[in-house]
Amino acid sequence: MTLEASALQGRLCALLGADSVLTEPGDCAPFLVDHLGRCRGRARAVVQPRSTAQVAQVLELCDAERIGVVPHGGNTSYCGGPIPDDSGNQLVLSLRRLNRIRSVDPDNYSLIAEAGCLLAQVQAAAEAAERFFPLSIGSQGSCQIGGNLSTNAGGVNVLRYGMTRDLVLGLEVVLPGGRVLDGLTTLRKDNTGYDIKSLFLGAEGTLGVITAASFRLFPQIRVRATALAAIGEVRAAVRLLAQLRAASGERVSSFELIPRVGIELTSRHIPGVSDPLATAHPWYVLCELSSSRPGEPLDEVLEEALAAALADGVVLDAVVVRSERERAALWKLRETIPEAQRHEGASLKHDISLPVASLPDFVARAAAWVATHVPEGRLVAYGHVGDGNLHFNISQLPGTDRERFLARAAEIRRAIHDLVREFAGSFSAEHGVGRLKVGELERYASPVELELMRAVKRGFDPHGIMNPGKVLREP
Ligand code: 2HG
Ligand code: ZN
Repeated sequence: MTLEASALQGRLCALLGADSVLTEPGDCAPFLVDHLGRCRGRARAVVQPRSTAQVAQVLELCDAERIGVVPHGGNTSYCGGPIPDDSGNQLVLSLRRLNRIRSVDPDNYSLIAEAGCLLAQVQAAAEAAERFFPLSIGSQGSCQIGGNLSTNAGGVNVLRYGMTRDLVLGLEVVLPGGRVLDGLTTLRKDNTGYDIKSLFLGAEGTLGVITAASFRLFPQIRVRATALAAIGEVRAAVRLLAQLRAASGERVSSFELIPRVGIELTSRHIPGVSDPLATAHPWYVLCELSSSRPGEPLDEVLEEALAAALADGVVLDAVVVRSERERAALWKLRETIPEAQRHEGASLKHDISLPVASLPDFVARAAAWVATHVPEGRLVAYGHVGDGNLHFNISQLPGTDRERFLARAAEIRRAIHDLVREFAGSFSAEHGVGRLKVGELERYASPVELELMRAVKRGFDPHGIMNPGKVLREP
């Protein structure tokens, strides 16, 4: 028997203080719908603890009373992870007040941040200590590092520095029941049994609540060279990446694919964005080389590599930026594609990854399928091609019916994800599973993987209070 609403509210207020417990519909509303408006829910309350100890008290109470807890960060996720179900029985736990940088250690190249820190805040703290924190994603001004950890976020620097997981040295996590796993180590080497922390990275709050993390830092970036190169087909992107990696001595830090329609949509909808090249081409790559060594002639390296690629027909045209302003404009073009897509109406998103060398054949097959089977939509496929990660999105064409288009989501998703499986890829590269892709995980994970995941869930959260129904269906 769970607590009556007023009794629960009283207990939470006693633990946290009344100003940390939101129950008014207007106050709770922003926590009950995702930023794309695709997932909605209801909750008993939204709590905003100020410390790890308070998070522990909330989880102790909720575990005893069997109340589902939904951890909530910056609400920029794509799969509904931070949104409660519509039972009205769950409690949303916002991490926004745990927002301190606890320490920065430049000599050890490490930093400890609380879960509610904005990603941009973590980047700035590293920068202030003349160090570099490489996680970089479009929503960095509003997403929280706890959410980045919980979804194992990717972004535009994965090619050089890896996913969020690869940046983590240790975690502090509150477990259901209220015990605290105090693992904020800054060790680089620590082979002491199972790597428990890695289970929380990508678990989307289903095993416990990450309250802080220790991260590895890198030397500050001193030189960058950035270019937009036009190409005729995706195969050329794969070849250019291989050539640039070799020519630059592994200085490539970003390598993003942009389709022609990406330039058209951003030029149309985003103020200040325009096509930097004189003529239209089918595809483009935004590539960036970077180095921490001052004075390294990266512009020259990039220009020479692009000239060679132009000579042998891999690249059709290219522009290397000459100023920080031009660089920002190129990145704006890339990073506002999702926003430009929203202006066009609904879009069906597929966050897929494949072995890099398989991308050209996959895109050819999948694009042909979309052209034949989805006449009311158009393909807007872009993303982190250097990591084999494409946002294989389909935008509704102007003048088509939004609801009818969205009603086809499941059937289209099935066809695309089945093809992804045929190419040995993943249906979720960097956005997680949340509640929208639970069925996909059941379909594409092997029975052994699912059995192990369920065993982990039961072991960490025997009463099933942590973000119920996300990643794994409720038992
Ligand atoms: C990006 O790379 C983000 O821009 C968002 O991961 C992708 O909206 C999307 O599909
Ligand atoms: Zn992305």
